[in-house]
Amino acid sequence: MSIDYQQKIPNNVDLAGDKTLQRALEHWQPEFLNWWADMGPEGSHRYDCYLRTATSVDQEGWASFGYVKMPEYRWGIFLNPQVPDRKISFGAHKGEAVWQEVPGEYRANLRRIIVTQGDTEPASVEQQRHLGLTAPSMYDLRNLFQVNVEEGRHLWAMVYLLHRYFGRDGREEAEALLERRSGDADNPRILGAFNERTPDWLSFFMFTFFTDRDGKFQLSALTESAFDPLARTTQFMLTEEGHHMFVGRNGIRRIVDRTCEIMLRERTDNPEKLRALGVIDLPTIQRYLNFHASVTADLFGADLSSNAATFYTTGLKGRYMESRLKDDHQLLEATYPVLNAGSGQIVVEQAPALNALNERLRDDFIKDSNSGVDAWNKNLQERGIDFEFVVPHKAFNRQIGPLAGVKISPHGKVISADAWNANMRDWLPTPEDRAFVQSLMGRVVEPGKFANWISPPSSGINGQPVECEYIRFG
Ligand code: BYC
Ligand code: FE
Ligand code: FE
Repeated sequence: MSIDYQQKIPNNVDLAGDKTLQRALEHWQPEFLNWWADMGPEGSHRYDCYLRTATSVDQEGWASFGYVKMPEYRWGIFLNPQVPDRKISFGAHKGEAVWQEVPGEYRANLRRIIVTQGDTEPASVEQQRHLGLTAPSMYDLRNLFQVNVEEGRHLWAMVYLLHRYFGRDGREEAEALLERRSGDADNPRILGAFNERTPDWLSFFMFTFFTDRDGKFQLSALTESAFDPLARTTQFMLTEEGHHMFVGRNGIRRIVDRTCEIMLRERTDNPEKLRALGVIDLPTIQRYLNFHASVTADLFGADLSSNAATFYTTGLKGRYMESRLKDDHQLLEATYPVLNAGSGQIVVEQAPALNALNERLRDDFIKDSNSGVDAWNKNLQERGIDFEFVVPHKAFNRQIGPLAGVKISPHGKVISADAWNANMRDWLPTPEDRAFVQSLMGRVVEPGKFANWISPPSSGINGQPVECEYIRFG
């Protein structure tokens, strides 16, 4: 399954064997490059960047590292190999052979899922496009660009499916993916979190920690799909997702590490003092965490969703780790706990498991987020600092689903609007917090130098030293 880089569009799907499809995608390619020139990382066009590029989809040998001129990155189409005799593992078609073409009756829903997934990828590039101007180091700048080019490739992954399997309306959707803009009032991105701003590097690291983790869980659910090309393409995307979450987890760890260093040196936990010393106090980091965790929780959709039930029953989208779960994989009788806050306090109610699949995936995501946050807390403990980061209750600050109408504290208590207003400044980033974090953002790009508010990483990229010249500015 090695990738053909001789082609205009690198691919491992024998694009050359389908001239009509090849022509259609080669027509979309310059439109993508125009979009990248307009909306991709600002100022990066002349940079030579130490990036990894996929060379094959094998577990071992998929990445090669080298200097690439940013706009000349080889975006392409990479699917994991077909598993012979793969069977559908859940839903009404369980046990039947997976589909290599789109069944007519599921066409609209499949297209909708693929478009929603595809829309998030360019959205994140748009959200992050100014961050390069305030990178805390050359190492971090390189990681940002790596994430950006891979999100660009994730767009290619979905556009390939649209072109190959959905004909004319697929091509129209592929064009529309380049026309919507994150945060645009007239033509916004589809999902809420992808219209938020990512104005500073603390936000960026929180985004890659939480929101790319939504990517991990949504993509995992799609790797189970009965539509085999979707399963195979999302499998490969997942291998790239791991790096994005690593960037977030380590970015926050390094920020916390630097703050702790100053706290211990100056023997203070006073936020004002710490801010004056140019580091981000831990309560501010917690407020950013609260914001990104809650905005990302919304990405899983309504707690009870007939869409989710239909996607599952018809075999389009499974559960996280579907094949490892020990049940009938049809869920006709099963129930699942969901929250109801209508009565003035949160009560757990059993709902039909099929309708609660969004909630279930959200719960899987929260568990995974918690284990990441635990690693930051371990660091605090080891340094003897009495502070603990907490992932807020999943009902906190929700805008999607029935919990959206209710005010709920980060600890999961239903509260009055007055109590919310009185405490909001302790729970979510205030304009002053954001202005302070923004004030720290200055460009540090000499090899091996780091901004004052973040520790260096413990190692560099691909065995290179931390002070490697990861980017050669043209
Ligand atoms: N914002 O029945 P419901 C990634 C709408 S991240 C705005 O619950 P459903 C990445 C919904 O459309 C992974 N609107 O919806 C990360 C529906 O509208 P209609 C992205 C929302 O369909 C970092 C209505 O509310 N992939 O890859 O069950 C960087 C009722 O909702 C939102 C996917 O999401 C929202 N947050 O669930 C780069 C996978 N949520 O029909 C990339 C594909 C819901 O009433 N998507 N609505 O007009 C899906 O599987 C589903 O569409 C969702 C929503 C889980 C998102
Ligand atoms: Fe992605
Ligand atoms: Fe990602």
